[in-house]
Parts: sequence; structure tokens; C-alpha cells
Amino acid sequence: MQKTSTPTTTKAWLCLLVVGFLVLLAACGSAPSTTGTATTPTAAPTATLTTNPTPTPTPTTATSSSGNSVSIMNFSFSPNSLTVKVGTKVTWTNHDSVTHTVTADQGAFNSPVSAGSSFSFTFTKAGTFAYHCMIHPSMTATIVVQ
Ligand SMILES: [Cu+2]
Repeated sequence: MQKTSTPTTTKAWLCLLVVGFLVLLAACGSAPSTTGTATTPTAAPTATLTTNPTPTPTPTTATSSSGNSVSIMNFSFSPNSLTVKVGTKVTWTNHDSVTHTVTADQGAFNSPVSAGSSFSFTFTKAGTFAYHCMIHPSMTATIVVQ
């Protein structure tokens, strides 16, 4: 019956109780949440979305021919003198627009090499193999087999 006669102190205490209760709740509620943040799941499912570009298989057209290949270019053999080990297959590639030949002076090998093509010879004996191009006698070079 005395609605408006409620002491303000009671209201204040109620407010304090409510606030304290909320603080306790917040404290209790925040405690597990802090530990829960440690296990934040990283966004891993996006890994399947990575569009990996076509795995380029690195075309090995040269086949690591740095030490056993001779380029025929500008009417000359390059390198002019190549040293290889016994059993090495040497490949000559004609980069010119005309046909050359790879002709051993002693006849160990002899083959025409048309423009853009290549010729391979495996050296099974040690020695110095001078060779030339029959079409262009000024083209001479040497393979040293050790
Ligand atoms: Cu030639």
C-alpha cells in the first residue's frame, strides 16, 4: 500500500547487490572465456580454396647439357674445345639456318646436322678428337676425351 514510501537506501542496496551480482557473473563468465581464447581455431578450412596454378614441371629440354653439348652457331662450334670423360655422349645442335656436318678428322664420327637439328655421339675411347664441317672447312673444333 505504501508504494512510494520505499526507503531509497533499500533501492540503493538492491542496486548494489544487483551490480555486484552482475560483476560476479561477469567475472565468472569472463574467466573461462579468457582460457577459451587460447584455443581460437585458425581459419584453416580456406586451404582448400587456394587455386594452385598448374604445377609447372620445369621442362628439361637442355637436360643439363652444360658440359657435354656443342652449339653450332654462326658457322662455328662452341665451345671450340670441349673436354669430357670417357663414356660421355656429346650432342651437337645446329642453331644456324644451313646444314653443317660434324666430321671427325680421323673418321670416328661423321654426320650431317641440318638446320635446327642435333647429332649425338658417345665417346668410348680416350683421346683428342679433332673434327670439322665438311661443307665449311673453316669450321674446326676439338673434343678431348679423358
Ligand atoms: Cu658447316
